[in-house]
Amino acid sequence: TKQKEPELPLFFGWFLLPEEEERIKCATMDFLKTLDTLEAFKEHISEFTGETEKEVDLEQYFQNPLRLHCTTKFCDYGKAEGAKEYAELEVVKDSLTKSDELSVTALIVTPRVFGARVALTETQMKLWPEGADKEGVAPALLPSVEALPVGSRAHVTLGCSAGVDPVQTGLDLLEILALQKEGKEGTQVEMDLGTLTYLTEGRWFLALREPITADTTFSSFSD
Ligand code: 2AM
Repeated sequence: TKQKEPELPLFFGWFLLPEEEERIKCATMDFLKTLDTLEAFKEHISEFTGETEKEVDLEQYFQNPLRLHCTTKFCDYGKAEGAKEYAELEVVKDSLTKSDELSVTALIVTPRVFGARVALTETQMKLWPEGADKEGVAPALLPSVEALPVGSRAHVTLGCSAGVDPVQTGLDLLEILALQKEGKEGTQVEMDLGTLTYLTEGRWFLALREPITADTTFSSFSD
């Protein structure tokens, strides 16, 4: 009799260990608390609220995801292109349940998402699917995304505003990186954690002075 095919997960990724999750949440929440009190941020508040005078509490504005992670491959239980091929890669099978350390080098805040940019190591890049950076990217943005180093989309979603899907974090991150490459940086503010840059339309990028590292486990996830 033919064996049933193993089921494919919703996605694969590096999951932060629970204690690491707490540490990262605290550090990043402190940043949000500071950000919404900055004059530079208040000047652009309407891009978050739609009104000039209103204040915004960013801690309330973004909803926390259940488990902090960095997605490598979104499989959608096999419906996503290349899901089966990815799950069958030796490097994927060998990496499952293994520990790994992620390095966060920047934070992004937009009216849609709050996220952490992850700098992948060469070894981690082997788990990054070919073409993952470009998936679902608007045609107009494709040329600039193709000019970015592979793995530029790697991130941890820290929060989404109401009604926004987490897939948006990677897309907003790519847009910010493309704008930076074109030299479209606006106001810059020096903060304890690093340099904060404004990139039009409510987009903020904090380049961390010191990367924040986090211990993770590579694993698959199904709802
Ligand atoms: P995220 O990686 O930006 O957080 C389950 O939905 C997980 O898969 C989420 O973590 C989500 O975004 C990611 N995800 C959802 N749809 C995706 C897609 N089309 N491409 C890549 N990642 C996706």
